[in-house]
Amino acid sequence: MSRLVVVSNRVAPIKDGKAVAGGLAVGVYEALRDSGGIWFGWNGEISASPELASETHGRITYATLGLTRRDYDHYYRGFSNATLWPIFHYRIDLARYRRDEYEGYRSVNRKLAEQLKPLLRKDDVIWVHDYHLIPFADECRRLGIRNRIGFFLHIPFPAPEILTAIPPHNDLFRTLCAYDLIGFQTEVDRQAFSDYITREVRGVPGPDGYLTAYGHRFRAEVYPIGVVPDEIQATAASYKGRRNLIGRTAAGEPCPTIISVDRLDYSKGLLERFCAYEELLQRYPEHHRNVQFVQIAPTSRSDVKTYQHIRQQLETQAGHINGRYAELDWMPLHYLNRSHERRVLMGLFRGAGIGLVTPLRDGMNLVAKEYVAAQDPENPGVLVLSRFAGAARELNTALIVNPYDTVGMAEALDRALRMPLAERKDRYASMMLSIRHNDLGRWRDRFLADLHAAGAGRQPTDKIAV
Ligand code: ADQ
Repeated sequence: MSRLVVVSNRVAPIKDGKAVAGGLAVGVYEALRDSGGIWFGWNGEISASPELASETHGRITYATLGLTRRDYDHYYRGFSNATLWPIFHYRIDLARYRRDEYEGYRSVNRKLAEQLKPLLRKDDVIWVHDYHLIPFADECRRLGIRNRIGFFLHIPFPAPEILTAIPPHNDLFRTLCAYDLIGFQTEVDRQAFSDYITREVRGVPGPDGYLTAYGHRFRAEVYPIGVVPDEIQATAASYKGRRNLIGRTAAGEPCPTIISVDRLDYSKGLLERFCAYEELLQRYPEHHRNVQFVQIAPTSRSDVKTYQHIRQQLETQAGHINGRYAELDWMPLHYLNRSHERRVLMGLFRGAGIGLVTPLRDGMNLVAKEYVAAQDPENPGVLVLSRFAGAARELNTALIVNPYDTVGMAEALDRALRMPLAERKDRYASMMLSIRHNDLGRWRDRFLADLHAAGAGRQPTDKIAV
């Protein structure tokens, strides 16, 4: 059987049970843990002279290297997170473009391909993840690497009109066409990609998801990332710590909890969510003392400027809500700015009557699926979910909200707080069906089966036309 080589921007050797914040890390780790293989990428450190190092835990060998300060600034902070991330999340207003950062991005992709090359065996299958590494396969091909190479985009793929705001979009997406298989979270993303390729570069769509562009034939398909529901359910059920972080209602009952867990990122709609919670308290005073909102949001990319700004705004808004509504014995909002172990999160999900997941844009959003999977089937909570999360395509019996509609979200929260058990059970059962159907194993197995098939026709003389 072919060996699996996973390439992603950030690789942190993970020992079982250690916290992993970030959907890509969770998804890739759980996928590799079963099959075994190599996980290659940046070790998260800045180094004057980066050198490749490797360590093995269980069945996974982690091959990692550092980045120079300049590469970090240009490739990671710059083009990846100050240009691509905002634009792919429809925030052109937050994006900036600098040509030297794009050159740095291209050059890091080249250097990573050069470092990976000596580790490869002839029949390895290479699975590359996310927007930091769009040009990676193109660089591999230039080095003569003929292995099958697939790419999965974890974040949304926006409409072509948005994408063309990236000045070197033609060059960037030409390199994307060097992959044998390109995977997206939803059909909307795949369609937007196909529109871009047919409209902007006059690529030709063929049957079965194949496209031809720049003289190369490749496949684009949809693979919604999933979770491992039985494991989550078992972890959540066996968690013995505090489920109800704090409160008791005036009647002495455990206080119903609304829970949100996100990386601290402007795409996650945290500020809009805080405003909706305030609207709930203002419109429905009967919930005072009878609800608590727990927002867990560890900082991420804290040295990118827009992230510092969002953090300040959230702190101000959290202080405002508690200042306005808190009582000596009731704290309406708990805002925790740090990471938590997975088992603790799953236990908290199970104890929370409402999961509030309201990104402004999200490729999928694993928290939505984790929250549902963690519920007690006999007394499940309610998921309130943004229509702009990829997960809303599958979890369509959640209470679907528009995160720009503050009053609409407050109404949905009120409805969730009052929802009868029978309705909660019906909605939960339907969501669990789709979570089980599209679980993490299926995501990995479908992608890898298609990658084997998609690259099967590649000839050693195939060239990518430029
Ligand atoms: P993210 O933007 O990181 O992922 P998400 O899918 O919600 O978003 O995944 C977050 C993961 O990190 C979840 O597994 C969650 O449990 C964990 N996590 C979050 N906060 C945590 C905390 N405080 N402590 C510990 N763990 C925490 C990107 C895309 C998403 C896409 C995923 C997977 O932006 O759209 O769903 O990749 O493809």
